[in-house]
Amino acid sequence: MQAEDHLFTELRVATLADASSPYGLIEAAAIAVIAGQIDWVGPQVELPVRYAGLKQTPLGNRLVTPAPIDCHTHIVHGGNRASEFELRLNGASYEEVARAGGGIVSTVTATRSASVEDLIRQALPRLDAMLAEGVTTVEVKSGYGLDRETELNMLRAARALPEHRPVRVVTSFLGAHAVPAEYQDRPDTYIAEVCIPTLRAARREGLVDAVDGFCEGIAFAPEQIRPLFEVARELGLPVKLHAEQLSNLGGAKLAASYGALSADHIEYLDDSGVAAMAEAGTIAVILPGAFYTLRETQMPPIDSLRRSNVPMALATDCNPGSAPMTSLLLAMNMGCTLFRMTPEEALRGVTTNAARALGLTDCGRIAAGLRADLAIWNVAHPSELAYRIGFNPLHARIFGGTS
Ligand code: DI6
Ligand code: FE
Repeated sequence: MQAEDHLFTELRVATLADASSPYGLIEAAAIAVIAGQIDWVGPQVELPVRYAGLKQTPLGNRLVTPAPIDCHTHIVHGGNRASEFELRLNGASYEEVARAGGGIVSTVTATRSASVEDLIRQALPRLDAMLAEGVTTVEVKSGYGLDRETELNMLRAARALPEHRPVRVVTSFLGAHAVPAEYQDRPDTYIAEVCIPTLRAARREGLVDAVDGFCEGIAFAPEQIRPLFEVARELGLPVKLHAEQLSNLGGAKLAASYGALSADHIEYLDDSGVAAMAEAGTIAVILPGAFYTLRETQMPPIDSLRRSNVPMALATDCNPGSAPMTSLLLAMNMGCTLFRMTPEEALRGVTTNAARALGLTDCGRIAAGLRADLAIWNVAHPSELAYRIGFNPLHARIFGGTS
């Protein structure tokens, strides 16, 4: 399909283009799309005459928002962990499952035995569920290979997804996700012998947009993440970190000291970590799906993040262990109900702040010059997007100007 120049009329739009009005809402609006970009947005009565000749679609007063962006996912992986879900329901804790060789490591076995084609085929239904809610940009992490070839294959699969679906994919190298069995009790050696050389190879192959890690007692200590971040810096790659998810190891502070795009999870983040993130401009990626699945009780410090003006993003964390969830709308609802985020924070969290968490400046808001990545909803007010549970009000999804 070709991107088509287009004029959308009779709509209300949550531009999220600035913070000065709620949702950046414009009533009785129009949006002109030229060459896949937003050319003009504003009240329809102010529409410049130069757009009069464009093909016109009246939207019956539907709401238009920036298309949602899922800025933290692990949708490329082999197999699933329904049996671990069952184990936990029979009493085992997440850490016990991990220490018993289950958890992440069991997905590693399934992922290592999958070809790139298998990985793509298994990721597509998850991706389709996201696209059905209007998502146009998805971040995809490696991290279930933990050996050179499988880590590269995961990234190759992620890079190939846009050949199969109209979507933009941003990749993160997560070689430091877990210590593989063959390096048990030798995490530093794993980082030096496998993780860093694989990152360099992924970089040479153009497979990696950012470098991520899991800084946690069951994964890597800050001192083990640091050499990886040093290489990321040398390669000119931005970093981000799974930090303070199960305990406070100071991961967010470490990430912020490398100017990280984001620190993710952060249930156990303290005020000094919040201050470091604020100082560095690091986005807080809130992942209520993992909180919910693990039945965590420690809440991320939403009030403190708010007070310090740390922008908050929301994402699914779609992964086979702690967040078998593909719904960004549900993540919005959970962000509000579990963490008391406002519906406006939730919408900013999956649009403008999600874009910032990926270092993207051409999407996530509705303003002239940005990509025409839009979601058109059968709702009257943006608060409805976070309000419902298990209901998808998407009317249409526009990706780079194309529906
Ligand atoms: N934190 C998580 O919640 C996921 N990864 C991570 O670093 C869990 C991934 C898994 O259990 O497979
Ligand atoms: Fe994650």
